[in-house]
Amino acid sequence: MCETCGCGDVTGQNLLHDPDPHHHHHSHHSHESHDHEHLPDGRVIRIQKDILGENNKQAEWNRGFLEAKNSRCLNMVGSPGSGKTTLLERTCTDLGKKRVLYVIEGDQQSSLDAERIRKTGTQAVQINTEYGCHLDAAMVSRALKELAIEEGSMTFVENVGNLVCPALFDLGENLRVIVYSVTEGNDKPLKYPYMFRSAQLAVITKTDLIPYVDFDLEQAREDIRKTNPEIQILEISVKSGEGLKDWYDVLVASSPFPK
Ligand SMILES: Nc1nc2c(ncn2[C@@H]2O[C@H](COP(=O)(O)OP(=O)(O)O)[C@@H](O)[C@H]2O)c(=O)[nH]1
Ligand SMILES: [Mg+2]
Repeated sequence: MCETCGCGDVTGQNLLHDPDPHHHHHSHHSHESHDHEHLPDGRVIRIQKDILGENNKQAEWNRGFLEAKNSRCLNMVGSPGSGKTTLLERTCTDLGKKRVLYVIEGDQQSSLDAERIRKTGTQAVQINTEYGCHLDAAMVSRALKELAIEEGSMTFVENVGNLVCPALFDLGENLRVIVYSVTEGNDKPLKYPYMFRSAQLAVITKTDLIPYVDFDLEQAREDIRKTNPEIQILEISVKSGEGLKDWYDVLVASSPFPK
């Protein structure tokens, strides 16, 4: 149970009892918990509470704000050290000359990741969540305003490294990307299914290290698809460059940029 966001309750009540196992696409946009109230005559009233209602409203506002600017936003989630910043540094270096990109960095403390991004020449804003374990839509809204984003741009949000809480918070993004490295072991998709279920794209990173670690790529694909049958999966090594073209193809396909 995470005390800052209270998301333990939400997870237990809501996603655990998701009646539709295929319910994944943008499933993070609505989080309702169901409760029962028993009347004296035996009838049961079902009470729906939108626990994350405030966040969802702000996320919708963000989506509208981005839409009005014909701008796209990606929410990069994953464990600490899975390679999110490394992939973003490379992306900014490779695409940043031709396209307007922005990065919003979320960490408990420090500006280390924003500084890494700025070295590529890309504008970056750092959010420090202190005791918080995830970014929420209000934080992203403030960062978007600070960036004064241009028409037709693309903003990458690097969420706080965490496979639990960020799954529940819609930021108003157009695409959620789970970054999962081969050094994390094969068990993560089955242990943290909500994160994999809430994303539309899984990027398996550090594939250059496969010969050195016990990681079964075929099993990983199978387990990711088990949690989310419709998710798209890419395999990337920023070190060797493997799979980067596929990643850029996805970005261009989902972007407002000219093809
Ligand atoms: N071998 C290898 N190491 C990588 C790759 N991508 C990231 N790393 C390393 O993994 C570590 C964590 O990366 P980082 O991007 O900071 O992870 P983050 O916490 O998800 O942002 C760093 O030491 C990176 O150099 C990769 O494709 N191959
Ligand atoms: Mg990082």
